[in-house]
Amino acid sequence: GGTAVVAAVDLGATSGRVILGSVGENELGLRHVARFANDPVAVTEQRRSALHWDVLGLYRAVLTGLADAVRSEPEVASIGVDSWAVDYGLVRDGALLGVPYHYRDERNAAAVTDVHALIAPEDLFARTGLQHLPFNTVFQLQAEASAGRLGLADTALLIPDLIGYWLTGHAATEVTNASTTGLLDPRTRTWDTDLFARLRIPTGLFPRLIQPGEHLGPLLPTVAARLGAPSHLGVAAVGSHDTASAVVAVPATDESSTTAYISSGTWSLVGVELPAPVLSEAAFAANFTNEGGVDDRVRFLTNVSGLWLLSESMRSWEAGGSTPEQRSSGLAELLASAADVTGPVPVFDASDARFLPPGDMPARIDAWCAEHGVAAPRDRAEYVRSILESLAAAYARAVDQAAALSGTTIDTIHIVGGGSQNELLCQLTADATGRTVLAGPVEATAIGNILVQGRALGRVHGSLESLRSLVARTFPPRRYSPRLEGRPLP
Ligand code: LFR
Repeated sequence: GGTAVVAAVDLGATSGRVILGSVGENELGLRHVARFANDPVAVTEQRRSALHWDVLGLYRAVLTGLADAVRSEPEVASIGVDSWAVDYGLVRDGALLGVPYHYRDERNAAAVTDVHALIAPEDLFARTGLQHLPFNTVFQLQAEASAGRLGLADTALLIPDLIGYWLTGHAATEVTNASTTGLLDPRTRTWDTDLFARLRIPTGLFPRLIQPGEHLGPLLPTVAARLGAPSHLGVAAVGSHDTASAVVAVPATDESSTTAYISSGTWSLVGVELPAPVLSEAAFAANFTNEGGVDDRVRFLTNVSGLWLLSESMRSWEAGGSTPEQRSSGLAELLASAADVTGPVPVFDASDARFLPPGDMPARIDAWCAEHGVAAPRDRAEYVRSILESLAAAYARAVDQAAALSGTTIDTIHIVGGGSQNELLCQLTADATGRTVLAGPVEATAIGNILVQGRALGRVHGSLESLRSLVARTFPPRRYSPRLEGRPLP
């Protein structure tokens, strides 16, 4: 019984945060402690520009944020860490061997060809249930092998596990994030060791699997001292894949209807939760994925691009600012101007591979329009409107596919994460899908992280459904109904 305070460390691809959560049977409170930018760094490697994560900078920001959290809440009972998926650090004898690559680095094209020469794409899907994304860990490890680096490592740690290792000295692989590597069997949720062998990846590369809710270990004494924390404070495994934590906090309560979710941040993850993976040929053809959820649920979804299209455009316009606060005020202005656009704007394929790497986003939108014989947007407001209309169109397609592939009917769509605050995007999604959109909470990922810690501490109980009803009571979602007159004529 009672309430506990826990700290959620949530690292997104563009910003990170440390949030304190108080959690009890009828209590769910959030307090933002720290927010920091996560800016990748480009460096030259053999005449090409390589993209890396500044993991030490991130770790420093995590330590500073946690120290602030402990100062303002000395009773903090545990810490949970989540981040974007697929990326990792290679480690030998406990030492990081190099700077982790960003999944948007372009080194993977050759690796995809190499892996597919050893195992066909449809066989990879049949074994792992994972959609093809060129940056899935399995391809990145192939790139490391080709560069002669894989053999130097004794361990690979996914990003949240790397942070957890630095905090506690304990190495583990949290299972929801492990499901994004392309090396896990989605039926048994254990490593596909035969696949490791076929790809010549050492079977012991990833440390033991750990489940959300398990205790990773107490803070190292040096870390506890740095944070001013009691030595018994420790790290709990959560759904360390940010999307897994976000899906925990989808406030779906109506069990008579099936709901889809869109976890909307840098990416938009569009899908449904299922009890078992869908490994059909149709799911493969539609590039749907079966990622591991908390409590052995399956996140059956597809990656649609996301607010990345917008943040990267803003970077070209230099309207992005350097702090998270400057970025969000620049965004608010652009969204207001986009809401006022009345004329037609191009609806482009948001999932086109050309939009994946960093660089001039408006120029790439122009190129797409030129190739498809449609007029490009004329000003910033039109670009933003075009991006949001294109995302909404992609969501509509993905929701229809999710319903067809899983044999369900979907009448409600929950949008959680940063995009749930974007009223124009929410309304356009309702319009494009012809379905009710329920928006929020914005901090779904941190909430899912906090709830799993709270349950591990025995402060909340029960299934994901009961956790979700607590979210719905605390953060009632905003409703958007489809505007029929707003829909394009057939
Ligand atoms: C969202 C996310 C997606 C994953 C992408 C890359 O933040 O984790 O689920 O496909 O980032 O890791």
